[in-house]
Amino acid sequence: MIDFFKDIPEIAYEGPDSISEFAFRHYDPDEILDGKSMADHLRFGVAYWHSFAWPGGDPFGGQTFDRPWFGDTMELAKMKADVAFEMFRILGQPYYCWHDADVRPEGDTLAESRSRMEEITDYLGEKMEAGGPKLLWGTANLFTNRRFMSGAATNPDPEVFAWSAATVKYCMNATLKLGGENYVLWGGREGYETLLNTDLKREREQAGRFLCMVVDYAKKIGFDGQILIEPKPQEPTKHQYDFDTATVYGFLKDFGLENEVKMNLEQGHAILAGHSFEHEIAMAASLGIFGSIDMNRNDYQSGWDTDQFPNNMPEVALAYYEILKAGGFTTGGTNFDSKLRRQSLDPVDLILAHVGAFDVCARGYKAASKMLADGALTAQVNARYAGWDAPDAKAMLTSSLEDIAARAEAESIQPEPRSGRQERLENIVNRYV
Ligand code: XLS
Ligand code: NI
Ligand code: NI
Repeated sequence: MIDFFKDIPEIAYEGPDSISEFAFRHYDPDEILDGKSMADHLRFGVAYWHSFAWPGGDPFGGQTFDRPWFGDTMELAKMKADVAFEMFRILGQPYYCWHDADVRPEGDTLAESRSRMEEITDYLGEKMEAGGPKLLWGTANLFTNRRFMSGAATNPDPEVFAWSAATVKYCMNATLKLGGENYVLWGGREGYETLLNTDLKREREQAGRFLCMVVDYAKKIGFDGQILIEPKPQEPTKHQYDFDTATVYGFLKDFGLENEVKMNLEQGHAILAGHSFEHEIAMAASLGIFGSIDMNRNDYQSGWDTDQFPNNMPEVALAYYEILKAGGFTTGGTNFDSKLRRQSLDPVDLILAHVGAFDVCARGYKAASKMLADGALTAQVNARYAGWDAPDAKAMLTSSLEDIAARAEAESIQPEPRSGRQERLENIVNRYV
């Protein structure tokens, strides 16, 4: 076996004063918070694609990373798995995630692609049993190969729809076999470039039918994990159908799936949709469809999905605050859908990027948890809505415009504006972060 991460020690918690690069300062997986370990609260997962399959390209240049497992044989796929699990051992995180295309090369035919997936699934399974992390989720890559250029389930060509169905079927089988706790669908090419060649109504119907079949199939095979949709407004398509949480909720309602499917929310996608990450989480929680997160950090200038490792603690804290308000993770977790910058060539860069990200998240989580436990913001929010506790106020919501108008005039009501106290509340948050 190649020794890709040679001389890099297993990362252990050393506390905030440690000056070692190879130590956690804030993430102590065994630390108990409210009766549960930090590992169980945060449920960290590493994304196979960015760390082991991405070559470091950008629109102006190709591969920058020199990885001995790049290539398209099963032997190299196994070397890649060996290296991946070596990194997982060094980091000690409890979960990981994959696309089929990350873990094995495609075959010449659909059947060969499927049987290669089965072969690598067994290989990954052995590594997981030998002490490797568990599978947070599996997913199908229905966007890289040119056959998907006009969409997967939404493709104008029914044979691509069929190909996609067959691919999701075997990816879901693999997820089930590996005990995956969720199955994700991100519709990277489920959208359009121009309406001039697109029948939007038809494509949306296709996507709806496809998702219904995915949900049915999960039940048939006894997959009791959570099915998750990952929204994103654009990139690679100019306009993606799963734009954001609110849009996806309308779509789920339309196809009767609002109790079957939840959301996998990504920081960068929220920013691209013109939202904050905490907005997307709060929206999903309020609709009862919050599932899991893809943690990263988006550049605020660029307008594309930069997938940087998170390092903005106050931002992360507010995201976890919304997650904690919603009751914390159940099947979901914190998947680092984050990648190195293309100049970060060294194996050690990959390890330390994750170390820093784990620490930022642990710090943010602890701040959020304390803020919630102290009720520092809750009391103020409750006070703001206290007027609605009055019986007359409550009754309005089941009343009519005429009755409300009659009462409002009879009592000659005179609403008095009150401060929203935003700066004061921001000061409270700053006490915790
Ligand atoms: C791309 C997405 C992708 C999904 C899984 O922008 O974040 O990586 O998480 O297909
Ligand atoms: Ni993602
Ligand atoms: Ni993304």
